[in-house]
Amino acid sequence: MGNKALILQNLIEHHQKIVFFGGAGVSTESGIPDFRSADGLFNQELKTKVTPEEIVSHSFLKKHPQLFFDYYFKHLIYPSAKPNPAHAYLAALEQQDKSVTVITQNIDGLHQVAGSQKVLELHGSVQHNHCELCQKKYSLNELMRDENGIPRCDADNGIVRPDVVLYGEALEDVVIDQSIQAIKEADLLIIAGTSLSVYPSSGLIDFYQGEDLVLINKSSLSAESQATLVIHQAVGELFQQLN
Ligand code: CNA
Repeated sequence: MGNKALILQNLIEHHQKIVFFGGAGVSTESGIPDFRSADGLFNQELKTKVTPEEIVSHSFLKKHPQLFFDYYFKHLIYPSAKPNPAHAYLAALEQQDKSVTVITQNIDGLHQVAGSQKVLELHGSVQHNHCELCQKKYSLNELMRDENGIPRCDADNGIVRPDVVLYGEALEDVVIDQSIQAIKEADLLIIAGTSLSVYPSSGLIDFYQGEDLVLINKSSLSAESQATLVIHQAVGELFQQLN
């Protein structure tokens, strides 16, 4: 085990209330691209002049539902993706005699697939969908039946949209409140695989007043000056080394 992995393991053993705050980088090793890495979705050429950031917005869904869902099914849905060692480690840690909360900006649901139970999904989940008119709920499998068109409700033909927070939409108050509470109470905060550039989620870490802050990212971030430990490594590869 590398020196920094050993320090991380000691910190995890030493602390009781642990919050893991993650982003898209936690799932890249499961084969799901992030947004802002060099090979991320925001850096991929599209045939249209619209940017991916514009496409995954509430106003674009309203104006161009077909183009929205073309992009959504092609680039944001990965039904065969499996949890990687980072997801698996966190799920196993929850089984120990500790309080572990996962706060994620991810929408892929992989923490739950790995077995984590205390997961706060700041930006919602592709696993859950609802009709815009009657609110009837649909699973991802049901949504995928309309993979080549606009998903429609079988009751009233309304558009069925994912329960994900699009650009231009507000986060759910209850998830924000629970996240702030967990971060305030934590004595170890591990931030991994996020560029910390999407507000208000990234601002939540300002509520942290605990002892140790660990930052894990493949690239450098400005928040590093506040961290006890900075690890520039792929998070799945790193967590695989921990016991
Ligand atoms: P981002 O802005 O794309 O940043 C990802 C960060 O992770 C970058 O700083 C990378 O350097 C870093 N990174 C990439 N791979 C790894 C790795 N294996 N180990 C460590 N670091 C890595 O993504 P954020 O999460 O910061 O931005 C929030 C957006 C991204 C949310 O709205 C998400 O819904 C959205 N998103 C989610 C998914 C998903 O659910 N898997 C995928 C793509 C985008």
